[in-house]
Amino acid sequence: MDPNLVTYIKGEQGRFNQLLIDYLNGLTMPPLLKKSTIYSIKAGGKRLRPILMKLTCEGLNGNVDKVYPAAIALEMVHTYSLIHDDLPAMDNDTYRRGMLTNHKKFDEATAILAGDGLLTNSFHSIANATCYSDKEKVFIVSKLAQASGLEGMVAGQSMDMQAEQGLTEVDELEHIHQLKTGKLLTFAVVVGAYLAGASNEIMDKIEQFGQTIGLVFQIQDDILDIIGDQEIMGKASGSDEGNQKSTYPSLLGFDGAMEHKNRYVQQAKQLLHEMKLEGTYLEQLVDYLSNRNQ
Ligand code: GRG
Repeated sequence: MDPNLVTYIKGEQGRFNQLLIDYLNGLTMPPLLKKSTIYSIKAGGKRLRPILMKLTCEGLNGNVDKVYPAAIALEMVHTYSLIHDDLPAMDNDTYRRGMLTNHKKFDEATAILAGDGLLTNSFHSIANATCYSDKEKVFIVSKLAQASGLEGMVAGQSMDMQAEQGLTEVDELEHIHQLKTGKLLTFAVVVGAYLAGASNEIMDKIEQFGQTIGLVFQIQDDILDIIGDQEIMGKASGSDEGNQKSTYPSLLGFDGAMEHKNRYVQQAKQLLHEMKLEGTYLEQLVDYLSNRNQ
């Protein structure tokens, strides 16, 4: 990766970490809940979604200062989803990002409430932001609710839970991932473009771009799982229960999954070209998503 992009990402990770911690520290809440929310917020996330939002706004010549409250809200929703995904009723994981999961570090009730609180306050952080007009607040809140709610990420998670016994069709798997992970990534770029005042044509293309990189991200996630499993001969994530979930490599084979991913990488780059965003950091980020090793 371009060393300038590495420096940019590190700087932005530091900035988003601080904004998130400042936001949570500014709230009056019971000490255990504060410890628990800050624990998961500090637990080493890549801040990919906020960075995508900012790069999109920047690439389309928008005022990047307007990105922060929406980006913080998005990362809070993402963090809630990971805390709840790790719970015994869902994936039953002991470790995430090399650290104890929230319910293992604290307890189940605290983890559930930390997730609930992060989700709810994400909307508060947008509604309270002084840099947005009322129209912008309604747009961002509505898009975030759609992306994360009953027709978005939660729907994807529900379908994923139902599909524990394994899927046979790639289209079905793809649909789940478009909801479960694609919707929040798409929210990131759509809001970045919206805040830059993008035309309807760009808004359509950036939405397609978000969906496409969501699939690149997910296929690489599945590939990393296989590599992790091969390295340690077990489940890399520390899941307590062996599961037979379908993945791109299980349905298409390793080479098939790589080919599938590369097709989406090309589609994403074509969309960037059509939006005159080729050669920007966003293009390099597509390669990073495709080749990342964590
Ligand atoms: C519980 C409603 C609810 C939803 C959970 C996102 C999700 C839905 C579950 C996560 C399961 C999972 C491991 C999916 C793979 C893709 C993914 C979202 C990985 C984590 O995202 P990263 O890599 O995380 O951006 P970091 O740790 O960098 O923040």
